[in-house]
Amino acid sequence: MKRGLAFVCWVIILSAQAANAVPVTINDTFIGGRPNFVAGAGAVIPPNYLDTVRANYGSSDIIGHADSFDVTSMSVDLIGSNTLSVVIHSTFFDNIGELGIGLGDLFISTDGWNPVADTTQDYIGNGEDWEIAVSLDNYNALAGNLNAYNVVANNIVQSWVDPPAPGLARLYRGEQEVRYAANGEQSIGGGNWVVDTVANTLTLNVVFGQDFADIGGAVWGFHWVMTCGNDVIEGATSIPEPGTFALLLAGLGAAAARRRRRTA
Ligand SMILES: [Ca+2]
Ligand SMILES: [Ca+2]
Ligand SMILES: [Ca+2]
Repeated sequence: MKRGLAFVCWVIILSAQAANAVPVTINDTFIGGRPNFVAGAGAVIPPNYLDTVRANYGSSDIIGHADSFDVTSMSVDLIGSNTLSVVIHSTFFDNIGELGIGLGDLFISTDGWNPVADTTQDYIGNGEDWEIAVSLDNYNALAGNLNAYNVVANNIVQSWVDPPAPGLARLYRGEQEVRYAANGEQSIGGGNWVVDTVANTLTLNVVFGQDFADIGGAVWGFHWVMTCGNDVIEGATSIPEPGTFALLLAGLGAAAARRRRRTA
């Protein structure tokens, strides 16, 4: 009787591990192209200033102060067959709204991740296309609800920054995918999000209406950045094969049958 109970517990523990893969941490090695600037009223901009900006910042991971914009990593956790939890780590999360810069949405590629090999050249016009947008309901709050949508390219909002005070110029990273403005599309998943201003994290929890395996392929890419585009993170993780859990259970069933035969 005791041995039978122990076996049941063993099955339950193994099953739980199979259904919940270990979270994958994506460190920020992605840079992104198109440093740019916006001039305030009356600013005197030298000729070829955009060339100068790109020469100076084209290789910079962060445009602006690291303690305001640095995105360090993203943790992707696939739970069961259709639940996704993404945790983004950035110094931005304790200064949301400053200078008019707000949170961005999460973009997902369900057919792999193929950025430009030299990511200093990657912008919306090249690299990976994003199939799903996970869109927040409020970009200047600390928590709320979210919806996932199949991306319609025209509804992607590109990075921007508000003009600075008269006579000044402000730098940012242009032409990055930052938000998704759904225009009547049906949601394909929902959930919630929360910012922790002490841990400096944004956590997005999404339950999709379909299983991962029915939505896309074996590798999914992820992209996130605040609205000014100052530090973009991209990366990828493998989607567990749907057969893994079923096969494990079949194997355990066979083991149990052998045990019953031995103990009979
Ligand atoms: Ca894609
Ligand atoms: Ca791109
Ligand atoms: Ca980056």
